[in-house]
Amino acid sequence: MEKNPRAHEHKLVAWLDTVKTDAEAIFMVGDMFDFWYEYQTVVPKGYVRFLGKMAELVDSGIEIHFFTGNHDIWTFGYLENEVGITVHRQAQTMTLGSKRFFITHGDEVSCDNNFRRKIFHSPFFQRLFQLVPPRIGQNFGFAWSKRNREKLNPDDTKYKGEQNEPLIIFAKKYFENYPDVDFAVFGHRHIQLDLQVQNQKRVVMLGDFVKLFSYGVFDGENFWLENFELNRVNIQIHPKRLEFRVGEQMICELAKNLFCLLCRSVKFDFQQNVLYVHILNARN
Ligand SMILES: [Mn+2]
Repeated sequence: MEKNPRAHEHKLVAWLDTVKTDAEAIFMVGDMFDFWYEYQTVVPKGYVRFLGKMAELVDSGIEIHFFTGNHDIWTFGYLENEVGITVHRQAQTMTLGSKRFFITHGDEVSCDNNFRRKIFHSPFFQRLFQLVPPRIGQNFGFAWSKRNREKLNPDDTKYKGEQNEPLIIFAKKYFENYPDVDFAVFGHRHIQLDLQVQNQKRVVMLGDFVKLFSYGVFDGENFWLENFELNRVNIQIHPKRLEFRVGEQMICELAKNLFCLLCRSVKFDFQQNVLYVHILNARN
């Protein structure tokens, strides 16, 4: 992980600069922000280069699809209206090129606290939180996010095998119910995995942009994972620009999961998914 959050943000922006030349669309599969809660007329401090770069790409005609994760649920129009990206709050199945994709962050499948998840997603509680002054609300959010990270056992981020990974169990069940889907793509798990299961279908975990700097590329026919190295591209950042003056916690976990689509002839066909029914199936 980049120790300096500003350097981390620059690396993400540098990646966006390298893919903007041939990306038709970019999918960000959740938890792009460590904690994002947007008030009616006030948005969180920080992230300005990242938000600006997304706006630049959108203005140039690249579609950016942003799936909410479990850390950045609370966006209420700013990202759509100001930055111009498309926000997905639920899993999507879509046809891209010649393939059919199921894409979701994945916390809804492997969540260990459904009660908390219900509260976090409840419009009533989301509105109630608007009454909490930002100074308290933001500090609460960052502290929650930090505690989550600290609670994480190093073994939790290790691959537990095909039989024990909830997302793989879920995906296999999903493929049975939706045989036309070719790829199930997830974030959340921080593992870089491309696993072929039954009938040539593949479960892909995108890894992250914190330690692995991994992302997926789809050219309309083939899908593969890559890792981004800053020194591979000739982008120089002046040391002065790496000085960081905002609260360090604000962007230290910026950009966890990315899925970049690099194809110029892809037709989009979005459909809302009946995900929750099948989560129950997967658990049984
Ligand atoms: Mn997550």
